[in-house]
Amino acid sequence: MDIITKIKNKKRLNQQDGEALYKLDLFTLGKLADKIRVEKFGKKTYFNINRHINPTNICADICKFCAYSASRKNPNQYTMSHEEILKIAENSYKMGAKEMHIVSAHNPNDGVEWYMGAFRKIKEKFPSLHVKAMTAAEIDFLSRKYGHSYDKILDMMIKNGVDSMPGGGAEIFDEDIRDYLCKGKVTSDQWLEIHKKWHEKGKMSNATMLFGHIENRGHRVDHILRLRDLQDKTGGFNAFIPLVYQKNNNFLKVENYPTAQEILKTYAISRILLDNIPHIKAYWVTASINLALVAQEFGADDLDGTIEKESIQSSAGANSHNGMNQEEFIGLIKNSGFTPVQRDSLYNELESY
Ligand code: V47
Repeated sequence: MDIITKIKNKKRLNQQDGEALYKLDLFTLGKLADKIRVEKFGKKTYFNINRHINPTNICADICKFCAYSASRKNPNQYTMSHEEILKIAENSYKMGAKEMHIVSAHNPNDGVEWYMGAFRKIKEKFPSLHVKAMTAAEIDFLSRKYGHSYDKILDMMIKNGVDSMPGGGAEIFDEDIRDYLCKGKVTSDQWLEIHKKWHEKGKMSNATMLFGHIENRGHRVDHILRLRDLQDKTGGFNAFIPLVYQKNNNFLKVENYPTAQEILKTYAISRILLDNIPHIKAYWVTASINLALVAQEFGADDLDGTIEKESIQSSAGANSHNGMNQEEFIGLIKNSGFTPVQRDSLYNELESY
């Protein structure tokens, strides 16, 4: 059976099929992905009102793609106090934020309580705010540093008010590429194990993939299929987020930056391969807002949110430091022919515009 017939008959695709999809022309691929997107969500495009907080950039690990952690290239170290973090949460809450997305570097100086205390204090003061915090990479770091099991840290997160886990730290699962990019950090199997454990505790998370650097198309397909396998077992992933690599101010020398076509193909293939993860997020921060709007026609049904402040990708060149104005965001989605739907962090619909 040829690959297009397989998709039309809703047959599961394998590694070879996934790689073959990249050889289709962009518009054929886009139509196939759009059909699935429209079947699931019609013309709705989801977004949320969220605030990214990156409480520290001091990091015990060295990832070659990272421009955010304090290093030779970025000597400006910082660590926020709980009071500073609370102040940010308070201001954002007053401005209508529903979610705090909290991701830190792997700071060896502050201890588990610094992380947990921040979540607890936010939750105590603003119980309705959804706390999305702690990548699997942070959890693995704390586990190694302080000798706690993954289960213990995950239980502490739940006890201290973490509602869901973001998808960061997945990078690319292929072990050789991963070793080159970020040796010593959470391994692919560990990343998947942590999310599995979190899902088994009844909690949801997201999954990312950092692409457009030294990996090839086969590595991307492999990454996506490893996520699909775990999702078959747990059903705990809400969204898959392909993150487009940003090239400034880091230690990874990449010659071939991905074209818009390659990025759109990657969204479309994610939608086609991931028959069990509901949402494909075109994170406008790394795709650029213009391409994220186009990605709505290539399988993506979610554009993340207004963000307010963003430090990780903007350090590497993304135009996201000050987030996105809500009215503008809604207007852009509408003008591109889609229906903006404000959602909460678990994809309950709050308001349609
Ligand atoms: O894991 C680091 C990535 C991630 C670069 O779960 C880079 O809803 C591009 O995971 N170019 C953190 N990306 C951000 C993240 C995320 C973002 C939005 C939504 C969600 C979610 C999660 O940022 C890291 C890493 O893969 N990153 N450096 C770079 N130069």
